[in-house]
Amino acid sequence: MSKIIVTAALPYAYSIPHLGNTIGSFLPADVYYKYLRMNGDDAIYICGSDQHGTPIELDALKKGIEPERLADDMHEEIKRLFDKFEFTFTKYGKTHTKENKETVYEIFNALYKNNFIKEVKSIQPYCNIDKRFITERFIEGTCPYCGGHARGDQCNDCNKLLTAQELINPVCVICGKSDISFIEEKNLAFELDKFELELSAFINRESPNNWTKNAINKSLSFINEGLHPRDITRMMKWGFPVPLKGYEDYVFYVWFDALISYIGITKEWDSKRWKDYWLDKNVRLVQFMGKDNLEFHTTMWPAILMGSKIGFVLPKTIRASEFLTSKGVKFSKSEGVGLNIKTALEIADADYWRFVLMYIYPETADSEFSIEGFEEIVNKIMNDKIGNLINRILIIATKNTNIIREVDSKLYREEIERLEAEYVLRFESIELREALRVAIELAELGNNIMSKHQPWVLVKDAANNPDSDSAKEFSKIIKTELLLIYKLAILLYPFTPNTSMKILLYFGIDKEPTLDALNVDSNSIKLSENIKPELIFSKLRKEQIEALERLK
Ligand code: B3M
Ligand code: ZN
Repeated sequence: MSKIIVTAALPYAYSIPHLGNTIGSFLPADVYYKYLRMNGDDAIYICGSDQHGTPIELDALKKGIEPERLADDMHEEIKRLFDKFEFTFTKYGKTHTKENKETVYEIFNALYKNNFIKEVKSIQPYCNIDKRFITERFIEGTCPYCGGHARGDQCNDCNKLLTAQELINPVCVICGKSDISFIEEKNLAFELDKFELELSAFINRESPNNWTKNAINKSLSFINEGLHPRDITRMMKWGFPVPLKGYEDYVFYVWFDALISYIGITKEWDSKRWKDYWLDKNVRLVQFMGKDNLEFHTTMWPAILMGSKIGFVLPKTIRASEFLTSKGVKFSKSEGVGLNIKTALEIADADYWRFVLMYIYPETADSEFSIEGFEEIVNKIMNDKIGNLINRILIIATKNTNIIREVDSKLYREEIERLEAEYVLRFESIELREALRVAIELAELGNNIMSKHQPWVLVKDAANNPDSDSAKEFSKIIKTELLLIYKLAILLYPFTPNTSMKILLYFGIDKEPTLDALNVDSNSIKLSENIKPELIFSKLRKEQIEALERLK
């Protein structure tokens, strides 16, 4: 049994997360966490709403409400949707809490005392209309390199990193005017550059622990390119005030307290037990995120933890997904339309999305979501390969209970156990998409057994001659298949928890399964009496496809 903290990069409490965010962090983290629970590990799963930042402050300003209200309302909405998505966090918290504030202050004070914080001055864009500094994301203009449309930090067309000052014809996104001056602003910066050696030792030491390739490559290249001090304050109102003289008008930069909130949210969960995880050197911290969140997680975050010298655990494993792209369907348009998790759940139940998304999980390379692909996976794999198999077996078994007898069936035992072992190996190396493929292989085996032995033929003979070889053979096949679908339900549990519980209920099991429960033989599992097998998965209906088409 290991002690493990699983985290998923926090969604901004600014809009409802779309499918790309979901597959990048919360879903794979949830799948992995459910596996750890089945494995009996002492694991906690921590995530929450990232509530600070300029977009929320500005949106609140526009709507005339307090940013905290806005962020809390969105937090509640995300929480409700995550619940429907069957995410089982140990704690889904938020960043704007007293526990997180206390943690941010503790770490900031430690970094300050340890001389890792310095004042920096830089020239920043200031909107004379709005009377405020505007961050990189709120200034747009023409790219000096390619002439394309660029934001203050990056060109959308050539992807070159820019500074706001380089933009041609800069415009303030808030007011739409170009009355912008560049004036000096002071900020506090964390001296990330002082951690180059320690960080590269850290990456070399920890990256063999199942880091994704992109995480290893990118974190090494960040260090090779050279690290620089990074601002951790912003002159604005929404956020945690900076507790330092001369910084009364400042709050901490959203990423600073968002990273620290992994600890803060654990405190919010349990004011005592959080220490058993974050301050225990034997705990494995496993972090899931999209690849665009790598830089903060592999440089700033471990350096902040190191620099505090408080003894917090450092990341052990970094899992960064590639991107899920979609040419046809829009994932997120502004104003909350597009295929976000809310719309997704209106179209199909969580298990369909969980399965399909994990099936196309961009674990090693970008992958593409399309309506046709979705339909194919639901219809051909979920419905045909898995749902129909389970349904056929349950029906034939419940119809013929009087024929099925105690036989010791070891048929296909080796094949089944080989797949179970492979499933465990895949999860141990956190290859989640591959683990799902193994579960599907088990269903394929079940289908092959059906077509090879044709129990529907055997049963005719068996019904007439209860002592015949066919009767014995029939019992063996059905018992093997019942065992197989029971095991299939367990292997599918991290991916399709609701459906798995439905299947297990046919066997009289209503508790979350464990991997130990795989160690049974065909005589020790029994179907409950009087069950009425229902369809496990169904094909997509016309309305569902039309609803997806409307998102194009
Ligand atoms: N909210 C960024 C994002 O969703 C940010 C992640 C914070 S993790 C500490 O892309
Ligand atoms: Zn402006």
